[in-house]
Amino acid sequence: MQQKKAVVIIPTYNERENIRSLIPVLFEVFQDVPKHFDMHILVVDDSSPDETGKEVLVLSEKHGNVHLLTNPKKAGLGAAYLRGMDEAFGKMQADVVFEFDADFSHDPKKIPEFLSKIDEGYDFVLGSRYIPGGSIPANWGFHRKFLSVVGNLFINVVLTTFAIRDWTTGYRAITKRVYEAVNGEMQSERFSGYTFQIGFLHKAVRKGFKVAEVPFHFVDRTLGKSKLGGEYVKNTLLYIIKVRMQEIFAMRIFKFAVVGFIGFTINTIGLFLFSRMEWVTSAADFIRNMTGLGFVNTSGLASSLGAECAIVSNFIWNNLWTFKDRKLKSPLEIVPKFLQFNLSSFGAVLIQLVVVGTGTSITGTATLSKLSWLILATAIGMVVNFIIYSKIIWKEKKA
Ligand SMILES: Nc1nc2c(ncn2[C@@H]2O[C@H](COP(=O)(O)OP(=O)(O)O)[C@@H](O)[C@H]2O)c(=O)[nH]1
Ligand SMILES: [Mg+2]
Repeated sequence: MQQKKAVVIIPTYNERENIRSLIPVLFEVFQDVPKHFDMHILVVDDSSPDETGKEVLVLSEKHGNVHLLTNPKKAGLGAAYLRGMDEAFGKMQADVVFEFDADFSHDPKKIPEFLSKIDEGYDFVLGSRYIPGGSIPANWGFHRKFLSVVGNLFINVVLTTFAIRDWTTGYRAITKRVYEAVNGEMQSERFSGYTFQIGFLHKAVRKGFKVAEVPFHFVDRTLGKSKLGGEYVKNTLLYIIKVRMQEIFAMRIFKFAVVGFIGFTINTIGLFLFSRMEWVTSAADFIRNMTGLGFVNTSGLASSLGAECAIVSNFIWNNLWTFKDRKLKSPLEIVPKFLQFNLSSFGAVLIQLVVVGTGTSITGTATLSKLSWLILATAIGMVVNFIIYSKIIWKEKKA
């Protein structure tokens, strides 16, 4: 196996007693780690008033693989991790880092299991409380259990990522590849507590990195105080919703739907206005007399004019927004494509005629059944149009 360097990053704020007993325990675990891993500990202390830093400094002078980074003041968990990762993947040239709490909540004996997942090729390993073999403390109050369980469920539902069971866990192993892909975006956002963990993992998942989960029993701290509390619940909720909205707004199908809705509105207003215009009536009369087509009348012509306005609007906005990455630019492209676009819109009208016509001939023409068929026909028409737009009119350009 290729030699790899692993750095266990431990952010601390007032963890003097914990860190004193934790570091020797980690040394013991390091004995059980495969020899091709060079194991290090990096404590990121925010100048803890209880002098956690001094404790670590003493140990670092004795052991070459214990390191201390000191922040001048308390800046939160996310900032501590970003600083720690910068040091670990930068100066220390690590291949993989751990996120690890100082308070013994994270079972250190699981470290070898994380590393074997890394050896298997996973990019991101989570210590999970919500897969078989993992748990949250039985003595947690209902409130805390509820928040953790429902919180994770909520994240999965909103982000539609059911493969991950424990989003908020702070016990993780992260490879350099993930860090390099995600770090830039992390720097430009402000994170607090759990949103850092969720945000980091979410960006990695969306970039397609392979995530594995290792079960562990989360143990409540016995020494010192927890720094993360209820205030983070609201932030987390808002963060997830914000992120998901941004994702949806960026989707082509969403833009297509918005453009379609604008078109529908234009169509309706157009019909209303055109049917009140004198010249439309004269034009309808003129066309009827010239062509002998008896069905041409004011409302028919007004509705066609309204539809054409909507088609023009749809074409423009889809070109400038929905398919802006495949934008049609020269008139030589635009003219034939606009004609195809008209044909495709006309196709949707035909689909409507056929579906509503056949449908109501089966179920009768009561308002409710008519409306149901209309909704179905519109849905089919939209799907067909979306396919035609993406595969024909705004076909992906081969590079
Ligand atoms: N450097 C640094 N570490 C922090 C900060 N807040 C929390 N920590 C550390 O992060 C780890 C997890 O925090 P903890 O309070 O146990 O969170 P909880 O387990 O969610 O209650 C512990 O090792 C803390 O000492 C901070 O602002 N700066
Ligand atoms: Mg804790």
